[in-house]
Amino acid sequence: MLWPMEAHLHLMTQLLEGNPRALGRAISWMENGEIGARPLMASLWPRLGRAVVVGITGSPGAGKSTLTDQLARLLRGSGQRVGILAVDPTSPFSGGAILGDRIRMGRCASDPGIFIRSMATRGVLGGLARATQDAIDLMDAAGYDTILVETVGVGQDEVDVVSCVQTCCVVLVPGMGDEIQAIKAGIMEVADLFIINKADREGADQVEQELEAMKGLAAAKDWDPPILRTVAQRGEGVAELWEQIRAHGQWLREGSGLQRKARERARLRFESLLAETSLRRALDGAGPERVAAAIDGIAQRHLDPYTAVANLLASQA
Ligand SMILES: Nc1nc2c(ncn2[C@@H]2O[C@H](COP(=O)(O)OP(=O)(O)OP(=O)(O)O)[C@@H](O)[C@H]2O)c(=O)[nH]1
Ligand SMILES: [Mg+2]
Repeated sequence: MLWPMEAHLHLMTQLLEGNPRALGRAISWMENGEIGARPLMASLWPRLGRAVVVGITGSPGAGKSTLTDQLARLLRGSGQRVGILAVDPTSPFSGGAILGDRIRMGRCASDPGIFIRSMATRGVLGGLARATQDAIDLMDAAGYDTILVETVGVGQDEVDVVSCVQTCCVVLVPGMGDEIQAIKAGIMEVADLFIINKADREGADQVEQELEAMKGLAAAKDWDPPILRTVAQRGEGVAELWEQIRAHGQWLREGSGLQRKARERARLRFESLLAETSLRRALDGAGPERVAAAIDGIAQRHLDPYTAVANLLASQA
């Protein structure tokens, strides 16, 4: 057995060589809070930030996996190595799970230039957003040129996830009436690109009108998110989609957008990790009995929650 120090250096070497098994192991390390996880990330940190990270988000069944698969194939055609993260496949809507995603991305699953990982557990230490961000960083370290992150855009977790990406694509489909309202409002705000998928169906014009109306209401931004149509099943519009993603990346690089996004990401990362660590430290410091007593006191109304927290922190100061 290797000592933790050697183990993390060993894993780092394999990871930087682009070894997919090492990448899988490193992601699990971060998810499980293994002893080597922190030194691993610390060693990698200065080298990160090379990959282009694209979010594909939208309602269940909108065609996100099909689009992701098509984009991945397009990028493979130009020699890129592609990482795919499917976030929240355990959603009760999708019934997806890892196997389902692998089947849907069937053509991609056996390609060694493509790495697919499903973030299947909501219970991972520190939450889904952190686990996703860690996985993106590790794929970046392993030399994947573009990382496609598929999320179902319905919860706060997903809003946190998409704020980690360089270009956020929101996928809509025709014929769902209040489709636009069904998506978490925060996601509409962070959209860099709108995709009307299943454009082979009736009602694409209506979705486009709704989107235009919504964009008209939103505060003017320096980037006007384009609206694209795709038929993912047949690969139609996918090359244009990649062109727009590239154009957005170019726009970010020319202005201050890239630095702004990087700083925002750094802030989110720092603050959420601080919150998580402080919480754990405070709970551990107080011990389970005091924590249980505080919770009971609040529930039974002997104690208000503000005083309970102040007391607990004061006792540890
Ligand atoms: N008609 C039509 N069907 C499509 C198109 N793109 C995808 N589909 C179909 O829509 C269904 C859902 O596609 P997925 O790619 O699994 O959708 P998803 O958004 O990843 O779904 P979840 O991950 O379960 O939320 C599949 O049966 C696809 O074949 C399209 O452009 N036109
Ligand atoms: Mg999917």
